[in-house]
Amino acid sequence: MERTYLMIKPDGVQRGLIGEIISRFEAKGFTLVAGKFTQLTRELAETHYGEHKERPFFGELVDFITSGPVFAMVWEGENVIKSSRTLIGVTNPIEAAPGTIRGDYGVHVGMNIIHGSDSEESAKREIDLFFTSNELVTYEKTLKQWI
Ligand code: ABT
Ligand code: MG
Repeated sequence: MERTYLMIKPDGVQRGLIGEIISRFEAKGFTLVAGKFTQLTRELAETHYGEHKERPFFGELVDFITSGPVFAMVWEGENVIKSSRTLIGVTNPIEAAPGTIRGDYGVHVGMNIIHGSDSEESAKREIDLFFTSNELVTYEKTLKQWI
């Protein structure tokens, strides 16, 4: 079963959106397999966002993502990587469709509420970066047959 890494960013935590965001993924039919409330070190943030190292916004991005606690999660389900990106909305919240998390709650591209892995490779890399294998809980949901 496919897994993805989602992370409620410091703005989402400060705005009190943890519960609302978790509810959306639960209601969609995905399964939470790991969760951690933590604050990123600069080193971890620079590794996580390594692909943007040469971009002009990299410094601000690392400042922002390390500025307060985040809620890191692993979710499981059919096509959960792509579907999560759809539920989250496009990178710039001003362009994100209403009904998406960024479309409903965000304004600024540098503070866009939540991160979601963008490919199978990123998901694997990011899950390994934030969680040890024994923090991932595997279990059966009895409701699964209805989704
Ligand atoms: P993430 O889920 O955070 O990776 O965002 P997403 O994949 O939608 O978009 P990318 B391109 O990966 O952006 C990473 C972070 O960089 C911020 N950003 C991006 C800017 O601040 N300015 C820009 O011009 C661009 C393209 C948005 C993302 N995070 N935040 N916070
Ligand atoms: Mg990205």
